[in-house]
Amino acid sequence: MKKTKDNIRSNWTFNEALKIYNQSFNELLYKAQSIHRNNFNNSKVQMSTLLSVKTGSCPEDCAYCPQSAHHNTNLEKEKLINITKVKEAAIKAKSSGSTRFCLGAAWRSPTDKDLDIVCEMIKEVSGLGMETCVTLGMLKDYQAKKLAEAGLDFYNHNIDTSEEYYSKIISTRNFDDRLNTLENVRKANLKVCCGGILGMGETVDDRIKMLITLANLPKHPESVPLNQLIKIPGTPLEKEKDLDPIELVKTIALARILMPYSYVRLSAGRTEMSESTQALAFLAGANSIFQGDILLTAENPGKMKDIKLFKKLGIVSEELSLDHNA
Ligand code: SAM
Ligand code: DTB
Ligand code: SF4
Repeated sequence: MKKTKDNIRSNWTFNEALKIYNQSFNELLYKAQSIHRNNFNNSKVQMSTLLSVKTGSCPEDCAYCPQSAHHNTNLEKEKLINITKVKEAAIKAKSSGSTRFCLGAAWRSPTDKDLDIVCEMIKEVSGLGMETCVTLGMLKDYQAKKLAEAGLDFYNHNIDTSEEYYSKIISTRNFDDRLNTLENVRKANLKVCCGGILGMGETVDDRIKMLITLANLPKHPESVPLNQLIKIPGTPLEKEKDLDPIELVKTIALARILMPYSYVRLSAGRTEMSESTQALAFLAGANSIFQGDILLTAENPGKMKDIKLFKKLGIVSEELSLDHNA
């Protein structure tokens, strides 16, 4: 059972977070795990499934993304798919143990016409008894409200990195554009899924600053996806240096400490992670994953590998519950 949320802070300083991060690895993990087990069942991991409903040809130039029209990644592009396909995929996801179904679209921002279609998709998925999440790019306030009226639970919109490093990764929008959409999402009473990517050439300071931005939002995001960069051939980051797994685990531990009640999602990049790294990530407080062979367009470990890993670790997938926080 969760305790009262009396230790939520939104006034973290960089130096405080740096000090936490720089403790010995064992001390950092002990703190993170202590917080984790106070607030969650530490043997349960929430599972979500992604579906790309509109793939590629995105006008934005995000340096990591296979779907940007600015990069040549040999991706098979697809217009907005029909609702039957969405329903079929959601039924399959539910039978595989996912409690949340997430729709992603490669848009800078949705048109009102497209938004109406996505609203129908949301109603369909909700009707199956699953939580819904969509990630559609930037939203105006009335668009966020429309999604809420359709019954949407979560909106995913990542800040991706620190404010300082942002312009090195994306030039077609800025950090404030992201914060503005997050504000519109909150105003519509939607739950927020917001995190970033590790391993894009940013420094440890950038990672800490990104987490500080998230932890100091007026309300913590209920879900914090931490993606390890998937190096996609044809993107400007294809030859980026590998992320040190210990740095990944330490960043997860810091996220758990700064945002004690948020679900921390070990998101993209698990195909490149050993079982030991993933085990350490769960020990550090990660408690949700994406399951299935593909994320939106890139590879994910697949069902059998995850079943094997969960069995080894004695982890079970979290069922949907009414006191569910995120
Ligand atoms: N177009 C929408 C947007 O950018 O908000 C939604 C889709 S976008 C693919 C969702 C998120 O996927 C990005 O914010 C980024 O964090 C993550 N992502 C994209 N490509 C990735 C990659 N190669 N490695 C890791 N994460 C990635
Ligand atoms: C998030 O932070 N990670 C997910 C979800 N939110 C939408 C997406 C990862 C995408 C990885 C690249 C791809 O599959 O195209
Ligand atoms: Fe477009 Fe989103 Fe990819 Fe950026 S991350 S190029 S906005 S699909």
